[in-house]
Amino acid sequence: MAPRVVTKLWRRCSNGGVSEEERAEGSPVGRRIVLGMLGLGAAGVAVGASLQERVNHALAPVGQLGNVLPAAGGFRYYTVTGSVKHYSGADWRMTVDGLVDKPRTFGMADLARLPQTALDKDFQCVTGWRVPDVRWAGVALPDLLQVVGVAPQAKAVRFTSFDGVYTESLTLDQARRRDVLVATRMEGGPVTHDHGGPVRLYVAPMYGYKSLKWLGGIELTDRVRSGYWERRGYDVDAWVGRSNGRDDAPT
Ligand SMILES: Nc1nc2c(c(=O)[nH]1)N[C@H]1C(S)=C(S)[C@@H](COP(=O)(O)O)O[C@H]1N2
Ligand SMILES: [Mo]
Repeated sequence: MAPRVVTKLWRRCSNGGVSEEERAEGSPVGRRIVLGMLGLGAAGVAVGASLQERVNHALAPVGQLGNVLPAAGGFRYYTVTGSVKHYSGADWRMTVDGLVDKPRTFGMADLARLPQTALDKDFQCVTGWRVPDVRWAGVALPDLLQVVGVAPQAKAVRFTSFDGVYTESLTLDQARRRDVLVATRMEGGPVTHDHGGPVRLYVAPMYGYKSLKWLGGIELTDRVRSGYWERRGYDVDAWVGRSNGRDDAPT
């Protein structure tokens, strides 16, 4: 690997890619960068892509290039795994547990019985593509948290995907925003499988990688755990226009 690659990865990762949390955990920055480089893999090298493209998830890790496909309406279809199980709305279940008063499992019908929230918001990937004015609907995360009751020790919320690999998390304050949805609908229809259905997370104020697809579990935790792309150099606090080295960019 050429030295300039190391330098640039260092710059990117030291720009907040490692959270204070993780520094506190004693995970050395250098080690994380090496792990990140391994995670990004040799695919970019093989196709001669620029460093930027390799750091960006426009090119996914080795073996996954075929999974980054242009999709309808300006979205791109992203997955970090090969194939993901299809769930019908009727079969889908999500567990909500960890530091909660009443751990429980939710199905689609349970979500439908909770207050519904709709938002018209842009969807913006950190790699640069953006879909304006997408209609999202579902249960606002604070409304769901209220049902299970957040224990006083809880500080963060961790999300897992039934793809078995992807994870994300939010601080409890972020998770209590009304523009964070457990989304069951998109553009007036169900969330399609490719877009992470039957149920995905939608975190309106943050870059797309926070919006975990194929939601299978929510866990209340005592601290933020870095998600899939965050262990590979992206900011944990992924505010659009104010993170990932875009601090000067207009939103
Ligand atoms: N499970 C899972 N969720 C995911 C991803 C992924 O690869 N796997 N990619 C993220 C990224 S980087 C983006 S930009 C959006 C893309 O959403 P889309 O595939 O519906 O366009 O999903 C996010 N959620
Ligand atoms: Mo993304």
